[in-house]
Amino acid sequence: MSSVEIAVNLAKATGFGIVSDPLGQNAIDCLGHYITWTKKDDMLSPKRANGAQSYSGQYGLSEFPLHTDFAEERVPPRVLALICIDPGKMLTPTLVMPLMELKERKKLLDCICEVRTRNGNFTSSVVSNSKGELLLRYEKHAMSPMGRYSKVIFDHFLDDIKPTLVRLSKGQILLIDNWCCLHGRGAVAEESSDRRILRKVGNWK
Ligand SMILES: O=C(O)CCC(=O)C(=O)O
Ligand SMILES: [Fe+2]
Repeated sequence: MSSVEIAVNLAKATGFGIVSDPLGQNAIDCLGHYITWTKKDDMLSPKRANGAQSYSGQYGLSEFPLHTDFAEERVPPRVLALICIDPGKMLTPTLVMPLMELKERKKLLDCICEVRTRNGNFTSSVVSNSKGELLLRYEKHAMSPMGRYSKVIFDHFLDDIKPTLVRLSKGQILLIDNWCCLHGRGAVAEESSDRRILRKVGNWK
């Protein structure tokens, strides 16, 4: 089994997987056998906070809180591939927290939120059902819990958790199942401002 196939199987089974022995561009091509890319790639790089709505705009070089990407979409993309182009001088951790490891996960089905989007709002629980599969959606800046019960769950389900820290080195790829695993980013050291992560987004084939 190739390193890519192992990471894909791990991501499907546990929420994330790492291609730790990539053969350059080859690994990205190989991922294309398992994933259909659905959005334009983007290059994530540390930036100073400037008040913009993005994570960098809000948090700058500080830690990014746990979230799922594209939570404001009705059906967010399933897979994220974070490809380390340049780790910077000091390795910055990416945090991952699989749904299955959250003690409070069952309550998330009843945690009803309003999701704010540019084209109006919609209602969704933090964990919902999409075509028979669980879909985790959590982005605290775009979602507001509705009612007291949901608010208590929303505000506390990440208390006392221990995310896994993944420190990607050059060429390594972190595959995240965006429907069942939260992710975030540790603080970036000043010396690591040249960190570059290529994010590819898609769905399992
Ligand atoms: O840079 C990372 O490791 C993750 C960043 C991230 O989650 C994001 O920009 O949405
Ligand atoms: Fe993210």
